[in-house]
Parts: sequence; structure tokens; C-alpha cells
Amino acid sequence: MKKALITGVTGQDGAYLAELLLEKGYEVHGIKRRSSLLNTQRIDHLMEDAGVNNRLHLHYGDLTDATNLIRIIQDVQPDEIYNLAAQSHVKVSFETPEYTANSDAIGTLRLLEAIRILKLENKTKFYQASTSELFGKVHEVPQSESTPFYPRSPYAAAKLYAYWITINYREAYNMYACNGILFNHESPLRGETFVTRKITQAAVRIKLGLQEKLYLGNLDAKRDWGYAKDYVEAMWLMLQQDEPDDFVIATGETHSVREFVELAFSEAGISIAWIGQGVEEKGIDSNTGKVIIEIHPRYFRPTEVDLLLGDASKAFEKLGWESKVTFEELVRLMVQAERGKYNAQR
Ligand code: NDP
Ligand code: GDR
Repeated sequence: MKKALITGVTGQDGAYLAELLLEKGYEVHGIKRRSSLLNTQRIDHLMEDAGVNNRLHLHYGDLTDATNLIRIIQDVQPDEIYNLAAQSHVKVSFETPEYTANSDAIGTLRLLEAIRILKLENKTKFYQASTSELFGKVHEVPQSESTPFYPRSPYAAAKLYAYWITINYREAYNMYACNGILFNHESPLRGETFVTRKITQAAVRIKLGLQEKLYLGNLDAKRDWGYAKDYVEAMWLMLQQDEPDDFVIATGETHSVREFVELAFSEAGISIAWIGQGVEEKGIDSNTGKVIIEIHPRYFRPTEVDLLLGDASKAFEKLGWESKVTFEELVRLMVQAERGKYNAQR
């Protein structure tokens, strides 16, 4: 039985990846942080599932604690490590740049060093959660594996280090180490402060009269949004090849935050009309004329990534991977999941 270790197992991708690997018959080990409130909601159903419960094991740990990581890897002796743990919020990284560098950049180094110290280079394959944020200030559209990087946040700068140290360990120590350069991927499990989940949650709550307004930042940023469940499959595929390599994972479509808002609210049963401009712009409910969306400077970033659009043709050719869920389907499934929660409470 293959053993996988997932850092960030309590996050969106960690939960979907754990589920996928359990389905594939793996013994799955996850690293979770100690927190004062429970943080395992996304994987509790996997722990409770009688069929898999003795194949999912959680270990307390943190990417900022090297000795802890070495001990866990020594105990588990994993065939595959998926490094998904990160301070993953771009805006928050401007407020906590040093911590973000410690966990996202040096955390990756700590894992690679642990593999080396424990002499597991020939056994343990390593996946690094790289990101389309590396492209940042875009000079080339669409972005592929050969597009130059230009990080635009402390998060992206930390992930740039992680990207290159992964390649360096592959070349220097002959490790099987891959970067998945994943474009934005969303789901009902997405953290509530990322824009897609914030919008879908608000659309349903406003429709139900549980929330008055939604405050947003830059409506004109464009993202290539896919479905997280499709994307974790690509992570696994990258570690099943003859040779390690780096891959862009994307849908090949881009949409603005504004388009996401219009579609999500329409799916929730509200038609949005826009009035005003810049920070004065407002979204009104076309039926009632009530202002339900306002712009707040708090949600703008000091430096923004304006346009992301990925070219995942290498992943299609070499991994046989392609994105399945369309933008419209993604928005619909997120709104429906949100609505389902309130229906279940009634
Ligand atoms: P989430 O924010 O949902 O999950 C991040 C996970 O990392 C959580 O389990 C979190 O724990 C854990 N974590 C954070 N800091 C530490 C730390 N210092 N030590 C140990 N664990 C820590 O992110 P996603 O699931 O969306 O993303 C997974 C990875 O992929 C991240 O590295 C992200 O940067 C990257 N990525 C994500 C994309 C996306 O669109 N989702 C696109 C490209 C890359 P806790 O639950 O306790 O907070
Ligand atoms: P991103 O995702 O920064 O692309 O990083 P996020 O959903 O936070 O922002 C997407 C775009 O929406 C704009 N925006 C807002 N964003 C948030 N969070 N809140 C708002 O109110 C708001 N209003 C407008 C942002 O300015 C931005 O342009 C995500 C994370 O998962 C990273 O970890 C990952 O690496 C990248 O995707 C790929």
C-alpha cells in the first residue's frame, strides 16, 4: 500500500486530495496545525468513514518547525509528499510578509531538506503547490510553463523561492520533485475570504434576507477559475510519471470578478445592475433598486495581478489531464452548495 503525506490536509485542496488518495487505496497521513478551534471540518467525513478511517492519520505539525517535520517524515516514510500547506491568502501576505515567507518559502525548503537528511531521495516523490500568482504582472497571454515570472505580492515572492528550490533539489540531488503551477481553483470548500466563496455565500444570504450588503475590492481583475476537485487529480498524475516535471494546470478561460458576481447573483435569483464608477461603484438589485454591493478600499491590494489565463496544453499532452467543470458549472455548483446549507437548516 502506497503512503502519502499531505501538508495542509485541512485546507480546500488537502481535503479533496486526501479523498482522492483514499479512493485510490493509499494510506494517507496529514499534517494539521494545532488551533484553539477545530480545523478539521473539511476532512471529518473522511475520518468518520468506516471504510477508510484506519487509512487516514493526522499528525500535529507546522511548516515553520523543522524538527517536527523531520520526525513525521521519519515515522511515516512516505512514498509521496504533497506540500499544500501555506499562508495562501495574497492580501494577508502584505500584512504578514515575514510569516508568509517562513511558511511558504522556507517551509518548502524544510521539507526538501528533511527528505535529504533522512536519505529518502530515491523513495519519496515531492509535489510543490506552485501558483499562477508567480506570473503576476503579466507580459504574455496565455501563460505557460515558459512564461517569465514577475511576482506581485509577498505570497508570490515566497512561492517563487519554493518553486526554484524544488527545481534545485531535483537537479542537485536527483529527487523526483515537481511543481504544479495551478491557476485559481475553487469549490464549496473554498475559504470564506477568497473572492468566489465570499460572493457565492453573500448572493445566497442576501437572497434569503440574512445579509444586507457585500463589500468587494477590484471588480476588474480577471482569473482563470477551475474546480478544485479536477485539479487535485493533476497533482497525483504529476507524481505518477517516469520523469519529474513542472506543469501549468488551468482551464484556458478567463473571467472578471464582475462577471463572477453577475453570474452568482443571477444563479441565486438576483439580477445585478451597476451604477457609479471606481470606489463609488455600486451593485443594485434590479428588481428592488436596493444597493447590495459596495466597493471598499480595504479589499484592494497594494499591487494587483490583473489578468491570469493559463495554457495547460503540456498537462494535456503529457498527463492526459484537462479541466472538466466549466466556469458556469463552477459558479452554479458553488451557489447550489451554499443554498443547500440553508435548506438543510430549515
Ligand atoms: P487553504 O488556505 O485552503 O489551505 C492551506 C492549508 O495549509 C490549511 O490546511 C492550513 O491549515 C495549512 N497551513 C497554513 N499555514 C501552515 C503552517 N505554517 N504549517 C502547516 N500548515 C499550514 O489553501 P488551498 O487548499 O486553496 O491551497 C493549497 C495550496 O495550493 C496552497 O499552498 C496554496 O498556496 C496553493 N495554491 C492554491 C490555489 C487555489 O486556487 N486554491 C492555486 C495555486 C496554488 P489550517 O486549516 O489550520 O488553516
Ligand atoms: P487570488 O484569490 O488572490 O487570485 O489568490 P482571491 O480570491 O483572494 O482574489 C481574486 C481576485 O479578486 C479580487 N477581489 C477580491 N479578493 C478577495 N479575496 N476579497 C475581495 O473582497 C475581493 N474583491 C476583489 C482580488 O483583488 C483578486 O484580483 C488565490 C489563492 O488561492 C492563492 O493561494 C493562489 O495561489 C491563487 O489564487 C492562484
